[in-house]
Amino acid sequence: MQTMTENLATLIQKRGPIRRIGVIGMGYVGIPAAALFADVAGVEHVYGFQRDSASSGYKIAMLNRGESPLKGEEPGLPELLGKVVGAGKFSCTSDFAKVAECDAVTLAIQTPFADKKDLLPDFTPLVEGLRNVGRHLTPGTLVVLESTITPGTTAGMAREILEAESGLVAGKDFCLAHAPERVMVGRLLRNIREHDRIVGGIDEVSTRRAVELYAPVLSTGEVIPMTATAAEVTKTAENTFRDLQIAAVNQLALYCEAMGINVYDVRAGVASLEGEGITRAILWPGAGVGGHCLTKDTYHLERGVQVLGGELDFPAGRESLYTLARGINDFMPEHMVHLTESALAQAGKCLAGSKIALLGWAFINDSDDARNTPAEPFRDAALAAGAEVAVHDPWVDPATSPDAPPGLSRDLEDVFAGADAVVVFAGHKEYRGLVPEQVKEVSGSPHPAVVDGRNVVDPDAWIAAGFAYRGIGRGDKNGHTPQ
Ligand code: SAJ
Repeated sequence: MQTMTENLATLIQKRGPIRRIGVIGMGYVGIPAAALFADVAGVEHVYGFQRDSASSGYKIAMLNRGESPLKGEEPGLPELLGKVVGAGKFSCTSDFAKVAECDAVTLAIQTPFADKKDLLPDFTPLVEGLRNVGRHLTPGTLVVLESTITPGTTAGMAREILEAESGLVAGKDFCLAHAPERVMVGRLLRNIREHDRIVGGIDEVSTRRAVELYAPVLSTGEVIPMTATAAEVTKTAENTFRDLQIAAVNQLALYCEAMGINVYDVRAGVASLEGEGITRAILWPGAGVGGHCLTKDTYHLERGVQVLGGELDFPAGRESLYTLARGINDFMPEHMVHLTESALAQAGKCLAGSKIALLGWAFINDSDDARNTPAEPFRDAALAAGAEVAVHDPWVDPATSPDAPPGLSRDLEDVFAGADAVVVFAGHKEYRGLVPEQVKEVSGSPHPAVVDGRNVVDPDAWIAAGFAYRGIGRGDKNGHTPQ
């Protein structure tokens, strides 16, 4: 009597090497992945599956012309797409029946939060993708989830849906694994080729088959095999740890402000401690943490331990260190409000009736990505307090960015005109060369304020030009006497 995995191993052996691959979800993860799979010598064909929906159906024709529908520069991608489409090794389709022809199918479907308040992921698009795959799944196929998901999803919800739709059994009739993506917009191909790839199957056979799928597309990256759940925890934990590191230095910045010292001196001092086995990965304090990774992956991890965890031994009544870190990072925009109120008060003003020039809507320096930007809660609080807020960002395009605020301006003079306070939220390079005397003149304010959330202005120069200065972590300057 064959065991389940022996049966699966036999099926895989009969199938032979992976030649036909399907990638579900033609987004910034699926498109480069599909192009790289298609460029592997032994692969005959890759199907890019894309729903022919009103919002994204246009991608099908574009991709079949070898054109990338992704906005922004992606070095090497247009050429690679042209090559694999020209060679007939890649095509895009909305016909999910072609899943039946595939030896391996990956799902690269986003899992946003339905509502930022309850922090529950919206798995709807992923569930639809899983149903589409399940309906056409054949024995001996490998299914891999690449989306960032709550630990336990691959061996839980995903497995259940695939089995229900196909009538097949995971681990017996088909392989199932998780291989989280680690790509950054602007360097998609490089990241896939060069980053190590975590690959985790629900069983040994699935893990091995998933390693067979990913190993050929890696250049300097190595495949790191583990279980599916360990792979899900790795992905969420790597972002949780980054968020934790940022919170640690944000809290240090708040302490330095209270103690009247410069956090950047302390940071340089701490970072100087290095040598064998000594690490002090001290990051940079700032006006908050945005983006689509760090703002949600902590909650995926927390939910994973709730859903999957057995008996958790943890200090009674203590909040998780990780959600505490989230809370500190989410406090930073509020701290920026307090710094702005303090700087305005130095000139006898308050938020009500003042004009704020908010510099930088993107969540990260020199980028047009404004997802979950920390500038938004700041703007909302300032508006609620009765301030007028003019937002400037030279990178976020109001015409194409879904996260652009109303009235987003690219005209600095216009935003500075009449401003009582200049508040920096993104460290765009355009803000590092501002001349305080010019800004003051354009503002027309005798005692303007400047609040620096990303350490881009020189406190002494702006104070000398007559600004009330406040900066994250700049306890040495925040209490300066007005000029
Ligand atoms: N931030 C700080 N201080 C820091 C670093 C970042 O306040 O020292 C803020 C940024 O301003 C931004 C937010 O945190 O608002 C996130 O910045 P990020 O550099 O982490 O950029 P992300 O969110 O795009 O993170 C991505 C993630 N990559 C993937 O998910 C594949 C993350 O895992 C990477 O570690 C990160 O890029 C990276 O290292 O570039």
